[in-house]
Amino acid sequence: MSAALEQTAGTAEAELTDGFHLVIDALKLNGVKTIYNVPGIPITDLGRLAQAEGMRVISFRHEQNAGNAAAIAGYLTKSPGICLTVSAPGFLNGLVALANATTNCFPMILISGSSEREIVDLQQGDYEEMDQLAIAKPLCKAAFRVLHATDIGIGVARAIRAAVSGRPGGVYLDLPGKLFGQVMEAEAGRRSLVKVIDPAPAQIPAPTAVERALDVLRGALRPLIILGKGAAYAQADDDIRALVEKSGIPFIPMSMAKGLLPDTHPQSAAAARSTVLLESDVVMMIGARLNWLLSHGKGRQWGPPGSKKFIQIDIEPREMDSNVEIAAPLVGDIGSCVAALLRGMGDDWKQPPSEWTESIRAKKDSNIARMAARLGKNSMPMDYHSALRVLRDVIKERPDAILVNEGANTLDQARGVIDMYQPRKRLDVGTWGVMGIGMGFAIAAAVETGKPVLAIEGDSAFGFSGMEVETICRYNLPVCVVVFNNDGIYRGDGVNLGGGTDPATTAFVRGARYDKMIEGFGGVGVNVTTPDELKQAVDAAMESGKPTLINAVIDPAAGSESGNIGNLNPKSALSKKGAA
Ligand SMILES: Cc1ncc(C[n+]2csc(CCOP(=O)(O)OP(=O)(O)O)c2C)c(N)n1
Ligand SMILES: [Mg+2]
Repeated sequence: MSAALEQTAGTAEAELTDGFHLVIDALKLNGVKTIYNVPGIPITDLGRLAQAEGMRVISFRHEQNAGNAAAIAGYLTKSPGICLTVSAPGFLNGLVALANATTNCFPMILISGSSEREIVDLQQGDYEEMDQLAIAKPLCKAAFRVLHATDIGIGVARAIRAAVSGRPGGVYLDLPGKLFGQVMEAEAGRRSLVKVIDPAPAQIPAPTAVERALDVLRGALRPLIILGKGAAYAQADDDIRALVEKSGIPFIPMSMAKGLLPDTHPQSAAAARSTVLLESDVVMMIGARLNWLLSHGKGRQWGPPGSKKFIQIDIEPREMDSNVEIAAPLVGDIGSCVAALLRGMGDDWKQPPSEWTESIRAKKDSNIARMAARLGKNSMPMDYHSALRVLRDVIKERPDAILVNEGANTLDQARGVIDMYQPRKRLDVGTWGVMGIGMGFAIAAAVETGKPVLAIEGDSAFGFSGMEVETICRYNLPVCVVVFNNDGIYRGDGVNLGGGTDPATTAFVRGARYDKMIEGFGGVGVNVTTPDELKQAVDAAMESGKPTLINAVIDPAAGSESGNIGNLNPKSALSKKGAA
């Protein structure tokens, strides 16, 4: 080829773009820097090209973990996390994370490649054939499909807006394989892209609703504030703290709201939770929902019906009255609602009666003393408390580290023992109590924040995403995983009720060595049996930032069935009678 011809060919090519590049350009234009990915037909090249174009592409071993990573990236950053998967099975693997993100109000976009529309719709048996859009729809906030390269810009814009505006959630974006190869003029392509302006617009509460809420609050004798993860998501940290402190009202944080105000704050009533739920007369919920985690706002925990008034701050109007009457609904984004309340409170806000705050303090002190006694014990083998005592100290010494936590006893005990000091540092199983978020959350937390991550995992919980320790090693992420190894689910000492040689349904291999797994990938593995060994190993990991997995041997008899929620297990009337 002559030099002139070569140049013409080069120019012609430079003036064209294709579906691959338009997707990447649309994401980049909207500030997306990272894709959580599992490669394969038809999206392998999309991942490669995204990396070539300067995006960070983190490739996982299973789409559910990539999806969980995208979801928590969305929670941490308030911009949608992106998960990229192949068609049918890869898409389905990502769906659990998409549904979980929607339930938890985390903004994420699951982008899946899909097969030939013409063949899929006639059900003629294409490679990985599946009508993915139809399947995704009921499991997410919104679902879109793009058929033409000219619509990629609009498709990506719609997905971003749907994910982060109003109540955030999961969005599905279906990209058929054929789309990526479609070519169009580069300039027209550039013009077809959409930069989403103000993707999550402020939603200002009505002044009358603000006044109503303040009136209810003024009339309270025993007020309580409940902070939910919506409040943590809002990143209105200073105003929320100012509201709580100006009001003088005791607060309890839901699990992922821990640290929004430090757990050691004098107004924290977490150590007197059952007392304040029962005895309060006005409860203001900020980004918390009255779902099962709060016993639906009624029943024994809450006292007689009608004994309380609820004020609820939420961006979703339909959340109001979902379980009980809300006396003062305050609908808007949390930042705007809290700012409006602060303004309306003025400078002479009356503090709650001291009988109320003093009675909480007394209850708190006695509960904390009781807990201190349990934490002080050095049992051998370790029980949950002796192991958690040292992990509590680790977080106290490194309050900017991110804590990931899943399991049953491992979750419930860690939540109670480990104080958090900063917002959005505790990431856990959320609304569903789902197992399997561990490594996905840990990886995204490290990638998005650059902070050290401590993942405290039940041995069962860890198994759901454990293969991603290879991913942690491959990207050399500062993640320290501590597996609470009690040989099983809830306990390791279950027996086979049939008397055969199979182990109990809840038991795992006795004395398993999870630390060996990470060594196979070049990470640091440590087996520990005492609190001192555990502290040393975690300190070394947090100090070095090296991928580390610590197998912490826990007494197989230390846990209880389902941790703190054993009461949710169905009981047969028959077995209650002692099965005669
Ligand atoms: C996806 C999913 N599958 C199953 C469960 C049921 N489940 C709840 S906790 C748990 C594991 C508890 O065992 P472990 O993680 O070892 O914690 P431990 O109580 O032993 O400390 C399981 C399987 C769930 N919550 N989510
Ligand atoms: Mg276990």
